[in-house]
Amino acid sequence: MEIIKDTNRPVRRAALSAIATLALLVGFAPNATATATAKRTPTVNATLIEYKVKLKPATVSAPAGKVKLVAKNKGTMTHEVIVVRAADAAALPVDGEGSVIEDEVDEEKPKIESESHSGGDHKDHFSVKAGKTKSAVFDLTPGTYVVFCNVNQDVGNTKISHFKQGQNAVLTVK
Ligand SMILES: [Cu+2]
Repeated sequence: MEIIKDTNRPVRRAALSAIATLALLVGFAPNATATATAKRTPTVNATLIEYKVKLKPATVSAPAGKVKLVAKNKGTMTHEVIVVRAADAAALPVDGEGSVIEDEVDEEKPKIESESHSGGDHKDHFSVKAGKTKSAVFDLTPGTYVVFCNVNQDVGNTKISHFKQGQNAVLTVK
């Protein structure tokens, strides 16, 4: 689409926002054509709670290699969305507290193409405050990914690793 090539960033953001709104409307229209569906970036909804990530759908077809992750934090604290290419959660390296050692999986992190939020501070992950929703389009070639939160939280004298508590899910891209 030509409009995406516009180099004027503020204008481009506004245009993308309009497109997102349009896509939302199209998504709700019962008569959306097959063509419109095929051209849309496939979306995966990720619901974040303590301490889970629920993906809907958990398997997605992405012929263009792009997947939009819409993360809704329905929990009571900030959670993260990190994506790493791996067979499953057990395949990821963890430290003594049970958190993923991100340095060791940096090269398995797909890049973020674009984000819903301004001031996107990360190239490959983002965090979502309680009650908020954020989205990002990831570069996801076919394969299996683990979507997780790697917050390691101080609770009294101990730490709670959200990942270790089970805040992770497998996403399959075809
Ligand atoms: Cu978390």
